[in-house]
Amino acid sequence: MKTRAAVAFGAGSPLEVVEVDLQGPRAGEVLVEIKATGVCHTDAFTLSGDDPEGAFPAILGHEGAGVVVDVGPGVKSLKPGDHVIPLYTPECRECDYCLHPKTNLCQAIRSTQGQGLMPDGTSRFSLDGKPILHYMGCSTFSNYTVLPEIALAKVREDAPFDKICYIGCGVTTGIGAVAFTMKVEPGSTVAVFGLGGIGLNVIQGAKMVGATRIIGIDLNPSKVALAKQFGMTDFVNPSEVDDVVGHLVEITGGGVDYSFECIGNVNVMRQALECCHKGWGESCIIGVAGAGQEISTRPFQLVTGRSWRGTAFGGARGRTDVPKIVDWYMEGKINIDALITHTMPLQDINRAFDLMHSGESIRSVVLY
Ligand code: NAD
Ligand code: AHE
Ligand code: ZN
Repeated sequence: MKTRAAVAFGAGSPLEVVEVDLQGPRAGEVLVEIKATGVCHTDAFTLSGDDPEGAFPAILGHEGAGVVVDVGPGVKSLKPGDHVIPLYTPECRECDYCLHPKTNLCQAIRSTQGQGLMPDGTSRFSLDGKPILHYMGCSTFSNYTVLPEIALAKVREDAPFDKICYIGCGVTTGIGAVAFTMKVEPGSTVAVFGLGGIGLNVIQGAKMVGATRIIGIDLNPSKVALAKQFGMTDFVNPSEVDDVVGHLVEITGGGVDYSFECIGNVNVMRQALECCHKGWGESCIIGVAGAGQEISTRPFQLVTGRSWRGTAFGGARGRTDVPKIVDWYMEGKINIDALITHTMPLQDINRAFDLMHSGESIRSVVLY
């Protein structure tokens, strides 16, 4: 079939909306009509050329929601008409990782996914007979896409696509980092570095689990009002203090219980670790840093009881946890609407990247 898609033909170039060819689902695969997709900073990261796994031409996008159109042989858990959210972290429920209680990082299809291919090592997308790569196993910047069955969460049918698409990455990553990965306790003091589409969900998660002091740190003061609405109790602008770490340690009387880096800046990752309380503070890296970047700190920081951790997709097991997070949204337990600051048709998708880079948007959602 033909489908409209925003294609990344090369690093650093704007996406081009063209009609591409899409083959139908093979064994264990599912054809999905994407109804809406968010644009995450990770899409911009890969488009920039900084992603060691970035390969072109590719159809980016990993934060979608849509409807099953067709299923390949052997697909048992989904049927045409089902509402689904694509999962860049699949859940096969069989691999060593899925069977281990400490991780959500299903590895069943990780190697082909990282190469932009379906599990059988081929692509379903092409243009003029030449293959176009998939991205993070999702390619939600295409109106129709094919995914493995294990990379789709079936969700309730009354949930609006234009909001729950954000659960496909940002919402789950932010809230999950707090609730699933770090298991933040009620009464905790939390520092959140970067108040964008991920950081505001970390704030929302921290409030949800009962953190009492939530300190937001961002260079852009325009993020403050929304962050406060979501539960931020204190704001620090790094450009207004001499020493961010010293300042945070001082205002918290020794450091924070938990910190989250939601930017992808290795220098800030160090600050996030070092503002943690001696003896017990734990820091979680969420931000994705470019090829060649490395983190550093004095080992003494860890010797003296701070822990450095990280999370992918908030530690969520997608097929199990994503439908529950959709329920939380539908029950009013979490707020997604206020974070979706812009919507646009696929034709205007490059505007979503401009709005992100200028700091004007929290989340842009493309509506098909
Ligand atoms: P975003 O662009 O919406 O937000 C980034 C925020 O950081 C902005 O508010 C910006 O003003 C702020 N910022 C930039 N530099 C700063 C600095 N030096 N100090 C303080 N604040 C600074 O991005 P996002 O969509 O929220 O994504 C954030 C990061 O999380 C990205 O690196 C993205 O790739 C990553 N991410 C990781 C996962 C995961 O599973 N680990 C999932 C989604 C996104
Ligand atoms: N390809 C990059 C790493 C990118 C990365 O860390 N991706 C996160 C999700 S970001 C979503 O917005 C992730 O899930 N990581 C675990 C994994 O297996 O990719 C690189 O550095 O090579
Ligand atoms: Zn993302």
